[in-house]
Amino acid sequence: MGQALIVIDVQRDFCPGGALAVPDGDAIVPGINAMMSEAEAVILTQDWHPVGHSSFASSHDGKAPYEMTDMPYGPQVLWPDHCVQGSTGAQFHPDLNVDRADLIIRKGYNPQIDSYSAFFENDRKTPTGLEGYLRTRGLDRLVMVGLATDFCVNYSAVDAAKLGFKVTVREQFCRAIDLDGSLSAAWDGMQAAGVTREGTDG
Ligand code: VGL
Ligand code: ZN
Repeated sequence: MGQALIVIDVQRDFCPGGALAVPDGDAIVPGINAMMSEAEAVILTQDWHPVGHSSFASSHDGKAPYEMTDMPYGPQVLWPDHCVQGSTGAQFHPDLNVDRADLIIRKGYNPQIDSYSAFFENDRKTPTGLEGYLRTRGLDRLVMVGLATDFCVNYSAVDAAKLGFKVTVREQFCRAIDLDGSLSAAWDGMQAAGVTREGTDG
C-alpha cells in the first residue's frame, strides 16, 4: 500500500496579492516542491468556482466578506470572490511544480454548495471522487499540505481520517486564514479525528 502527498489549493488567489490571500501563503511553495520530488504519488486540489458562486458575499444582498450565512446544508462563511473558473486567480502558484502531479482534482464547481474538503462538498455527502481514486490506486497513507490550514486542509484531513485513511498534516507547509479562532478549533477537530500533526520540527 502506498502514500500520497495531497497539496491543497496552492493557488494565486490564496497567496499574497490574491483575492483571498492567506498571510505568507506563498512561503510554503519551495518546501512543497521538495516534498513532491520524494513522494510516491502527488495529487493537487484546485478550488474552482463558477461566477456568482453561493459562497461569495457578492452573491448575497447586504452581506460582506467574512460574514456568515445559512445555507440549506448549514452555516457558511461568505468569502470574497475567489478562484473563479478560468481566472488568473484560480491558477496554481506559478512556482508550484504542477508537472509532478498525477491527478488534479477540482472542487467547489457546484454553484449551490461550497467544497472545502477534497473528499466531500460542504453538504458533507456529495463526493468529489477522490476517495475512489485513492482506493483503486491502493494509496492508504496521506500527507497533506497547503492552504488554508483551518479550512480546506482541515476539512480534507478530517474527512480522510473518517474514511479510514492514515493522515498526517505537515504544519510548516500549511498557512491559515484564522477567523475568530478557526485555527485552534481546526487543530482540535483534526486531532479528535485522529489526524497526526507534524509540527515545525517534524
Ligand atoms: C478555501 C475558503 C474558501 C481554502 C477555499 O482553500 O481553504 N477557503 N475557499
Ligand atoms: Zn473557495
